Amino acid sequence: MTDADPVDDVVATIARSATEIRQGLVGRRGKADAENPSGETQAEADVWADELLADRLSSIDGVAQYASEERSDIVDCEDDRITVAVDPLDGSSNLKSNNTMGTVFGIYDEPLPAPGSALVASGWILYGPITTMAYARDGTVTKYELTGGERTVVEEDVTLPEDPLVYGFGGRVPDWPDDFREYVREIESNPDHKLRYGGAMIGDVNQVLTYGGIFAYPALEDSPRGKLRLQFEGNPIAYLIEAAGGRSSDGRQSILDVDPTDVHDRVPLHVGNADLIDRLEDALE
Ligand code: P6P
Repeated sequence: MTDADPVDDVVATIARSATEIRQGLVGRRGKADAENPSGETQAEADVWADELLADRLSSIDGVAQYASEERSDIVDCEDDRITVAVDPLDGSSNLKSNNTMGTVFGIYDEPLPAPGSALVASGWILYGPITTMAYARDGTVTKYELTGGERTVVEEDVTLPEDPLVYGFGGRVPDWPDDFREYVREIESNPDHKLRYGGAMIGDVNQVLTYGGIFAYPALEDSPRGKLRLQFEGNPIAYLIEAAGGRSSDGRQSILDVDPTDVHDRVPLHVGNADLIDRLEDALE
């Protein structure tokens, strides 16, 4: 075991791998003949990105577990200090249409399944016109541009803008519970708000971080736990948005306070400006 900080090593490895992941998407836009633990058909790129990250992250000193949205079982590693949870390619269905996608990561100081309160850092890579990373640690958020395996700080102490601008809500309107649909009507009635929904949560959440607003994939009538995964998506995103001065909620409480039962638990996810989330929780009472 070395004295190096395993959290820094994990984040540096993910940032360095982003350029390679982006380039590796070319030629891997088809479907794999497999499903992930959530029952979704995997893209070739899902499987490839997961194997690349598993190989690189599980061998880092200090990493006890590697867990991924794309694999049922957790990889037990040599060490015992931190657990890395990743969504290797968020929004891989956008690959065929060449729209934004992301890589999401959460670093926990205890084995999974773990509450978001056990996170020590989290972040996401966004494969947009530019490859960028948003990273939260010790209560602050930093934005980087990534190219050629290098990362450049472009903004420090990132916070959500005071005035919310964008909103984006997943699921079909007829499948939303009535109280959520009513809340959305109120958001939409504000002429200052703009709809932004791109089918890859990281693209949408990064807009909320940049412009202020709200993103949600709510509970649906036929799936009360929504769609998104707590360990790999909900917790890491909630941790970063709360570090940027926003709020998160499963409809009742901060996502970070949700007690998990299984590594692949889903969670209704709502993140964004604090007053919009406060109003959401009032509306869902
Ligand atoms: P829908 C991508 O598959 C994902 O997990 C999130 O990135 C995204 O926000 C959501 O699902 C999109 O779901 O039902 O709109 O296709």
